[in-house]
Amino acid sequence: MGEAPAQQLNKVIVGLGKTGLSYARYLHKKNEAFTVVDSRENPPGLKEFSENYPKVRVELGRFKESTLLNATELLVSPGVDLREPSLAKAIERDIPITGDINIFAKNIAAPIVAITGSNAKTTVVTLLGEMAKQSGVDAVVAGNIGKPVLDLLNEKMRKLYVLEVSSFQLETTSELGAEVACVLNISADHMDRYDSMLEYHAAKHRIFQACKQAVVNRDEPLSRPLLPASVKQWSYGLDEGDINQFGLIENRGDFYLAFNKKNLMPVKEVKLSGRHNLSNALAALAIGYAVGLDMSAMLQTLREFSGLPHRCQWIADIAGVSYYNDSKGTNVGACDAALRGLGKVNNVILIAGGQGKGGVFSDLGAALKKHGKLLIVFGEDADQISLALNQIVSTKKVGSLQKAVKLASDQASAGDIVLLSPACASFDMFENYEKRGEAFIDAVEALH
Ligand code: UMA
Repeated sequence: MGEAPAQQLNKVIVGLGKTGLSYARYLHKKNEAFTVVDSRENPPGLKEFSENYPKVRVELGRFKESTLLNATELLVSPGVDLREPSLAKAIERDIPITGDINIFAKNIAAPIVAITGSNAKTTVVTLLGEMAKQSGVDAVVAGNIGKPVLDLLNEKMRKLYVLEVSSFQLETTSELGAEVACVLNISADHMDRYDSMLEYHAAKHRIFQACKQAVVNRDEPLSRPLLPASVKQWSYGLDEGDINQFGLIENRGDFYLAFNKKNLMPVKEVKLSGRHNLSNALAALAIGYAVGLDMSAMLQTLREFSGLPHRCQWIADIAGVSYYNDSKGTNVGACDAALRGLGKVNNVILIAGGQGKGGVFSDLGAALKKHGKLLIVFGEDADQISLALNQIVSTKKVGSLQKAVKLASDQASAGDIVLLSPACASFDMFENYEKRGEAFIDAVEALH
């Protein structure tokens, strides 16, 4: 059970992280034999795996072509690049390949809400989970947000599955069949993994395969799918919208969330801050409405939900200066949204830097010109960011996040915002973006 002699043909799990472990639990429960490969010498799931499946074959380090080519099926983890040569060869030879979202969708009859996007997907997915709870619907939130979906198959069945799905996961998903699918936005990210924006876009749009309803962001043309008329489409945007559309209505200087051109609730009652979060709130309303969640319960959620840690999270006001932690802003699009969402006229001191993942930093130019007062860069790609933007906004380079916070507080005056929104991954200096956010919070607290 769950074991296989070295040469026997069987399924192969590729990757031994969170997803790899969930594949193992899934196959083990089905009494299926499998082998595991991971190109890392010491993958994070190894200890747990060896304890639970001591007799299962695990191959570490450079993938062996023969193992992949002899597999009856490859269950691939999202972090593994399908262009990796031996994997690409296996795909070319028609070895079946699948991913966790794909397997999950085939095993679940209850409706699935599937949400992807370059940014804000965790916020919208979490909001929807809260809205479902407030509506009295037994729902669960899982996927890229951190809980591997296959583990849900071992839990009680729910009435609704709200999944955050990454482009990586979608690459191995062939027919999701979501009740509602949505691409919130698309901006360049993971350009180290895709050869072009077109490829990244194509991966994201796989979310619409066989969907029953689609939700479209009117402000993001790249979110719009080409779908047959039988698929019901809803939309949201920061304009007024039309019949069957969610939007914002202005009345005598006050803004309202709106549906069908009618006011739903004053914007000032929405607890999340920033204009970009109004878009996220409208996305959640549109998706929730499509799956039949109760409107007044959803609006109540918007009054109560204050956001997630590390996403435009307010930390402190010190001497009239507000400090925000947006460590989750790991790409240019997220940073741009934070600048536009929080900034007024040239009042933002932006702290950015880390590993750029091939991001185009000059794309921050317009937002920085409007909202930026000072740009402080640090980390591996500090020079690259500076080079792209120092003609637009005064730019200074420092050696650490702590120094960046200190410099920002020295340069800020009352009414300014100090924003950590790195536009980069954190791995050059931190274990992950959470640890980077915590370091920022510590540095801000040290200013008191
Ligand atoms: N890796 C190797 N060799 C291998 C396998 C993995 O070097 O053989 C590397 C990958 O390149 C990657 C890391 O190991 O850098 C982790 O990859 P993984 O596939 O083992 O990751 P898991 O632990 O299974 O976590 C994955 C998602 N990670 C990625 O897609 C990189 C998690 O999303 C997700 O929460 C989890 O499955 C459960 O579904 C994280 C993420 O960073 C939060 N996602 C990206 C994002 O949001 O931008 C897509």
